[in-house]
Amino acid sequence: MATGTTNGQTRSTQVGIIGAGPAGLLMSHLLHRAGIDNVVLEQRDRQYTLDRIRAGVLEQGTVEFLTGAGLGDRLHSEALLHHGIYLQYGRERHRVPFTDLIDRSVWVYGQQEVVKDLVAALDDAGTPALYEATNVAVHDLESDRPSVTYTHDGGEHRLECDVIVGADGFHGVCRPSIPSTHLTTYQRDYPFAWLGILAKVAPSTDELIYALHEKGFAMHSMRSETVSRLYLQVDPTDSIENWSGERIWAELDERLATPGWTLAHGEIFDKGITPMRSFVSSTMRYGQLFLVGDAAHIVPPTGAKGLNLAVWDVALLSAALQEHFLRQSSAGLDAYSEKAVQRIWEIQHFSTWMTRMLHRFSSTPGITSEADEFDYQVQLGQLSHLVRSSHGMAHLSQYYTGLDMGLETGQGGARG
Ligand code: FAS
Ligand code: PHB
Repeated sequence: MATGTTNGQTRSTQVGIIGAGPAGLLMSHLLHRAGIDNVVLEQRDRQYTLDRIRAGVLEQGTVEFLTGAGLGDRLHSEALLHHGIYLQYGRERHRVPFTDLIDRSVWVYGQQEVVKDLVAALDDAGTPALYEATNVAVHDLESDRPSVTYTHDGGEHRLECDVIVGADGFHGVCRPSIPSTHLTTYQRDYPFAWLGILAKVAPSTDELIYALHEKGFAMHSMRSETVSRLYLQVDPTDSIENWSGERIWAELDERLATPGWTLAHGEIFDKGITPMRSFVSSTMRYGQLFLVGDAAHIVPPTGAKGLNLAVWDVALLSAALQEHFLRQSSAGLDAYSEKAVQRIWEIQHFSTWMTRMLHRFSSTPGITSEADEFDYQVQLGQLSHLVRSSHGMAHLSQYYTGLDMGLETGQGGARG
């Protein structure tokens, strides 16, 4: 447990971190490695945070950064290294060979595994997060001694800190605690959602397949050589009860069909529907509160960027906090929000571009108008040009494998 003072209900530390998702846990790990005291407050119980199924693709820069932070052992022995993806339309499948094109790769390694590695690292250091800390509220953000109040074990507590890191996700309390006069947000909700499944069956592909079909998007991803992860574009008002295993496999068969290939079916052990939205908070700092990850931005998962962007935010902010606490310079903290927001809009561009290229948009849910059909033909035109253009595929590859992290060496990770 952090070495902060404990007297009765009030504790103190240097950095209070709200949320034990990948962003909060990684921040805690990096700060502890740098000798900076911190406490992570998480509202859910430990097992809940370990069982949550989310992202699955890690950029090259993310893997290099995690490896530099001492989190690479299991990743390098269990993750699947991929050198390309497939784009499919009109029943034709085309490979985007990003390693051949730009000599970069991605790793398929579930977010759950990243969280498991982080929880283990904090356990080993004797600094686990504080779980089931509820009613979290932040205070005095404009002062140089903000605090967090919370309930734990039936008691009311206060954590005094120098800095608060809001890593509490999209529905957390930190972003909403920024006065609306200081907060500008941008949002776009997409007229569709993703139905995602996990199935106990060996993947029927060696690399991820992103498919545009006249009935909508479909994707074949994976978690290991024995577990497949697949997605379907569905109506956002649809409910998972309407989707039996048979119906899901039948729809995947149809949308992923290509001559000479068969999709292997297996037992579906997890299924859910996730809404699709883009969100950016142009303010990632308010006083001594700094936002990271989904607390500040949401990207549609089509570009596989959510987790990678959270890791990048944490890499940038942890470097700035080390500069602040260890070298008494606030230059990095003062530049954090602007630098992070610039990168977020670049990643929003890629995620939106992939989403628009690979999903069916219909102006009236379930009905495709003449304009929708026109748009669909334009998407097919876009894809046919992309897969015949080495420059176009190199551009996609640069984005997909991850933009340069642009971070100095030694900040808890190799240069990415
Ligand atoms: P997280 O949301 O992971 O973690 C925030 C933590 O804060 C949670 O543990 C929460 O319990 C805690 N918290 C919230 N409010 C609190 C409070 N008041 N007090 C204390 N704790 C609080 N990305 C991809 O690239 N590919 C995908 O396929 C993909 N699928 C996704 C599916 C879903 C359903 C979701 C929601 C996201 C998905 N993402 C995907 C994006 C995902 O990977 C996120 O980017 C990533 O989880 C962000 O990590 P954090 O910022 O740590 O936020
Ligand atoms: C996943 O494996 O869950 C996954 C992969 C790529 C995406 C989104 C999700 O773009």
